[in-house]
Amino acid sequence: MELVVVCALILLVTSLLFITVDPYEAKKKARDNIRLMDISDIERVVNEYKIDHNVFPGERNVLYISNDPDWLPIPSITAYISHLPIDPINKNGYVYSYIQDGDSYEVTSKLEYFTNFMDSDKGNDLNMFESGTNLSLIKGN
Ligand SMILES: [Ca+2]
Repeated sequence: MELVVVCALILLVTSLLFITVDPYEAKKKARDNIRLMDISDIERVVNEYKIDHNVFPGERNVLYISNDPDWLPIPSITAYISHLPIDPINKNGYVYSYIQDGDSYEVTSKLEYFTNFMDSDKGNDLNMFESGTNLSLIKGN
């Protein structure tokens, strides 16, 4: 009889754990936390490069994407950051983008968990998290 009670309790606890910590949602949240930190790092690097060279990195009005070989066109990037930030998925629309027009820049990322951030960022694309000094440089959907 006691064994049945113990088994029932174990079942109850494990099912409660599964409900409260959905591993699928937890992974989405973890990836978004990485993305938000990466976007912040990219902005820091872009601004530090501007201070050092008087221009933003990359060609004007060229869209750089994190799954392209020339992503974040900064020579000696390790002077600014230990690793090149790329999206945790880095395909199927989950990529980082960067563009500059000489006066301003924009960095974007597609989020999976904090999706409300994408439409409250005051940018021109409801399906991207936009950051930078001009959130209209990358055309919205
Ligand atoms: Ca947006």
